[in-house]
Amino acid sequence: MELWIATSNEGKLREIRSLLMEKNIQVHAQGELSYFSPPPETGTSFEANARLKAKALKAVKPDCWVLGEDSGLEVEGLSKMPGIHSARYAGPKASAAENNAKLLKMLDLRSFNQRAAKFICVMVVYDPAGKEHVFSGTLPGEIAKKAQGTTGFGYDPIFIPEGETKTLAELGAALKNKISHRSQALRQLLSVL
Ligand code: ITT
Repeated sequence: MELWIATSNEGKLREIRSLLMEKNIQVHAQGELSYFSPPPETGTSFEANARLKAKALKAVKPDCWVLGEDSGLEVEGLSKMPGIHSARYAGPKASAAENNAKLLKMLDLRSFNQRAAKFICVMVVYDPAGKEHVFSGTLPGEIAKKAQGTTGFGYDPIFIPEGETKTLAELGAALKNKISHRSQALRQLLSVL
């Protein structure tokens, strides 16, 4: 079967592909459609933004399975920021390194040391009949004192999953795919496919 993914984030796509490949699912991404432009993320929740992305792609691929995903990092000591603003925390065109540096700096500016954090992923999926399915996953952990490691993407170099002593970017893709917020949501999707 074919599944269209409404994302322009290569890191997300790589993880989704690697988790679905072995299930014989052909993964396509919005980037294959030169005429497609993604909607602005105007929602006030992960689910609302995932729905906006999925609906926009479903409108041009009405007969296919379509998946929209919104994710981010909530940090306890920063009142759950950056949350739905994770991709653009340090500015509209911010790189992952800039977002990580800003987050570490914001935590350093606090006198207390609340580094607990969690990754959240919400997926909204439309089946070929147009029925909506919602899946989600959460990965608890804490923010490292400095960026470490080279694998993954986004905030992986500064996030230490609960029970581990290294960042996701040091632990590598195989472990991340076992425990991540995204892999939890994908496993729920696989159970209905
Ligand atoms: P699309 O909207 O095109 O899917 P995006 O990068 O803008 O791409 P989001 O709005 O969902 O996606 O923002 C998610 C951000 O949260 C992402 O850019 C990363 O900075 C961060 N993030 C989400 N999941 C992550 C993960 O598994 N590891 C590291 N950072 C992650």
